[in-house]
Amino acid sequence: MKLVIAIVPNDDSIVATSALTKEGFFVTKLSTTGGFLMVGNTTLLIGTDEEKVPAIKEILKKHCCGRKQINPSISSFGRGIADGGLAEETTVGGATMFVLNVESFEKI
Ligand code: 2BA
Repeated sequence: MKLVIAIVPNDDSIVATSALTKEGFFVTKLSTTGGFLMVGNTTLLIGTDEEKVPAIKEILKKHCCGRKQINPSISSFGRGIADGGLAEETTVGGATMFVLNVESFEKI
């Protein structure tokens, strides 16, 4: 048994979760915040058999696409980001996936 921890962009989380549940996976969604951008993202917890982990990877690959995000710098506050020099561009997403061994799993 494995526990997949997947951090996905909020914008992709509903579609990704729906696709996972449709394929029979059990998913828990947590509202989380990235330490770098300090904006919300979604962490999915998925307990599954080891041989099904590649299927999860494929679903996340399909539904969590990378995109550019503009982050206003402090100097742009109150002035907007129309002047490109006042904003930084960061590539965000798709999914960041950890796979952990599960010592024990039971529903009581
Ligand atoms: P954030 O920490 O807000 O990071 C958002 C994006 O900013 C990252 O996208 C990456 O492109 C960039 N970034 C993050 N830390 C950086 C740094 N120290 N220097 C330069 N650029 C940096 P992703 O790599 O796709 O990560 C998306 C989110 O996944 C992260 O949000 C974080 O919540 C989580 N994450 C990614 N790698 C992780 C790790 N090794 N451990 C724990 N959480 C992780």
